Amino acid sequence: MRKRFYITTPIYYVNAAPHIGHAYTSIAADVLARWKRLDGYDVFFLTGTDEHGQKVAKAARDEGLEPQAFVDRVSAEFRAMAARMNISNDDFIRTTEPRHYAACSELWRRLVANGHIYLGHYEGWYAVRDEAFYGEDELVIGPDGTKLAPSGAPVEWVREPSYFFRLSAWQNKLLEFYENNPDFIAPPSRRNEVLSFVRSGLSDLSISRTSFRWGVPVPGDADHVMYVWLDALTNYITAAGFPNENSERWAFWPADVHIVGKEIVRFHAVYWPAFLMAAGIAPPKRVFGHGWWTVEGQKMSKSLGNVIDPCALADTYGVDPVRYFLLREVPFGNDGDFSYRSLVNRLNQELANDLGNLAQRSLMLVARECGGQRPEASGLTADDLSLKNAAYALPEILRDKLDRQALHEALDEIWKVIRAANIYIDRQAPWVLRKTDPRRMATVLRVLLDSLRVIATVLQPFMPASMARMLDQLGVPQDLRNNASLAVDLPSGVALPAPSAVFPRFVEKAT
Ligand code: ME8
Repeated sequence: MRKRFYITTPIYYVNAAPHIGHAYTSIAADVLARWKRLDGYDVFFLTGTDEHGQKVAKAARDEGLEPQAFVDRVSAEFRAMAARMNISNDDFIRTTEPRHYAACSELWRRLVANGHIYLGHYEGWYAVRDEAFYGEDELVIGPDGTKLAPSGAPVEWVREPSYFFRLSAWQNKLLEFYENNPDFIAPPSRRNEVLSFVRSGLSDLSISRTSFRWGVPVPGDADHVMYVWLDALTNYITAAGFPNENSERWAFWPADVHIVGKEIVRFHAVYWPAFLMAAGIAPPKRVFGHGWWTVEGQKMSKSLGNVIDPCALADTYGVDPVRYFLLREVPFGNDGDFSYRSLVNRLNQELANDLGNLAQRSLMLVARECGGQRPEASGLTADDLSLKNAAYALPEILRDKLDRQALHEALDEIWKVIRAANIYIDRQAPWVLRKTDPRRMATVLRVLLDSLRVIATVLQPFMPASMARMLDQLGVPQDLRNNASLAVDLPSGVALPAPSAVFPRFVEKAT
């Protein structure tokens, strides 16, 4: 049986259109999902939209729309963004779907049955923008003297009947869980934040609201809707078939990794495992909290008008260069700053020059000097072997990097080989050998083609469409475009298609 791998993105709030931050998380998760498929795993990759709660209800009201009509529209925009960015999700969950109501209701009933929920009264601060409750001691004072959430979101005083989850009872069990699963929270800085938050003591969590209706009704008490985070987190098991634990999908649970932004690590690494353990369900294996993008040094915001639409970006620069740039520019886990100049530099230098040109030069020589057929190598030199071996070592190296979600390190390793190949082609100078030693020229070109085949194979998760084109030009059959098939040598003497540039240079249009 093939090994399984379950990976998720957060489900995005449908209060506004998708931006580059959402695309970033989805692209990162997509690369990891595609990598696992390439490596022979049976993958379940989930994304979707978070459609309940006050924030979304307010956004609908602001547009004068019924919540359902509004969320249908914005959810479709997120689905379109995923398609445009070439996200290979296997499912797209919406929290307004009947299957999700069923899962939330069952989870709630199990928590009640196990004695983890009680009815009480909530009185305290709430930030609609974060959909989060805050203690007085967590608040900060804003520039105009008002109290704000630590995120800078405005807070309001809430007073209403509420069901509570006995989170306080989970403090020690959570600490034990983190201790026994040292890789549960990554990167380590986020793990430390969570540990100190939990060590400082946990209060019971309000998990229902009565002051608005836009949510999943609490079973047996129609006055309450579930707290949007309990509802939202449950999406990960809904899509895995819960509560039908006999469904094929359920074999994927527990999830291997939830990819999230750093600001929602607490929900995923504290509340979520506590809910699950309390309901007798296994917690996920890992939560990775990546950093935040700013744009040309500033926080992205509607009011600043600097929100970047990933689809527009893809229209100008191409989907693959955008995917590459986002994962190459910033170590995964760190904050980063988006700049057009850096995007264009990387596209022109690393994609068009380093990789595109290497492929183009090699394939043009094959087209011109080898009758357009894959050449045959004869007698490999130490230089040939050193390049080939470096290329063939990539899958093993990347496996380790990508199991730790070190996407930038994976790209770095691939580019080391690309740079080595550029040095190799210049040193071997096959365009000179064509006169002096055609057999040697054939060998050099074959070494380059074989190395490019490995490079294009392992780069497929990052830049699927461009690498498919490169593998077409290299004449690699569809069924051999995976890691295991790299062991299969390709026959020489086979005609290759006419080469064409995979990454054209980006030239700024004169205005
Ligand atoms: O929090 N930089 O949804 P959300 C990097 N519905 N990533 C960013 C980003 C930025 N500037 N802005 C957003 C929610 N993101 C909840 C999640 S999950 C059960 C419920 C990404 O629409 C990042 O992944 O506010 C962040 O965690 C997510 O979008 C927040 O999306």
